[in-house]
Amino acid sequence: MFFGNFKYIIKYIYGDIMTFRFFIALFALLTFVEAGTLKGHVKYDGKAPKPKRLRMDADPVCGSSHSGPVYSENFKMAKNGSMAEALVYLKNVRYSGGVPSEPAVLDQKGCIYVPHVFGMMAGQELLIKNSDATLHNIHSMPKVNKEFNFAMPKVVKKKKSTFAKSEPDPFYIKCDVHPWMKTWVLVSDHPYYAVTDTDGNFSIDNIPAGTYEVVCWQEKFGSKRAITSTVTIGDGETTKDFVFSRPKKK
Ligand SMILES: [Cu+2]
Repeated sequence: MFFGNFKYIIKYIYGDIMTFRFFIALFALLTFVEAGTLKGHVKYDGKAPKPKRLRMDADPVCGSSHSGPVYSENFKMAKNGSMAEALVYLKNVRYSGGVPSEPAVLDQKGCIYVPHVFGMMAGQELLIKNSDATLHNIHSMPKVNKEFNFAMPKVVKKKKSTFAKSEPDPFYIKCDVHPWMKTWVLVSDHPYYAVTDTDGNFSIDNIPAGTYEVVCWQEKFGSKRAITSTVTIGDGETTKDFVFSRPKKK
């Protein structure tokens, strides 16, 4: 009788340990495995428009800072169709990981904004530099946030700003002194965005597993003709390519 009870108790404890182990394993799986990378390529299926030459002569400082002609940066396509400076970003992501401690940096150099397209997080610091020996007036055109609009005389080399809220679409920042100066920014409430390199490639890391809406935006096509798709991220790499095509004539 006693022996029978003892066996039962041992069996009971053993079963309990196994259940405990099972939950530990399940918890580990849910916590650590589920993040992946989204990679891809952006191209244009057609002939590139003729690049427009920028006329900077109105400000001798701008003109003299370039040795050759300067062209508009709104359509950067390689011979094989690969598109640089397209923004790829996820939509409707819940993120609570905080804001990067490093600022996003925007320079005014040779009367051109560097970078021409970039992403940053809402609340992240934006460091605006003036590398030119001339006056710029930097003016943001957001939809949700308040505009900023201030002069940066040649002696002012740095200014700090930020956008408090995320924006639904990329918007531009312009110079009121030099009408050709424009840069495009995505202000995001999560870090899952990227800008394509000169080969048209992008990579977004550490995305929590799940199904998301993904947007590919390019300046010339604008928000109305941005490409929207769905992507499912799991452990490892997921590939998503985007092809812009020539708009059909009506
Ligand atoms: Cu300017």
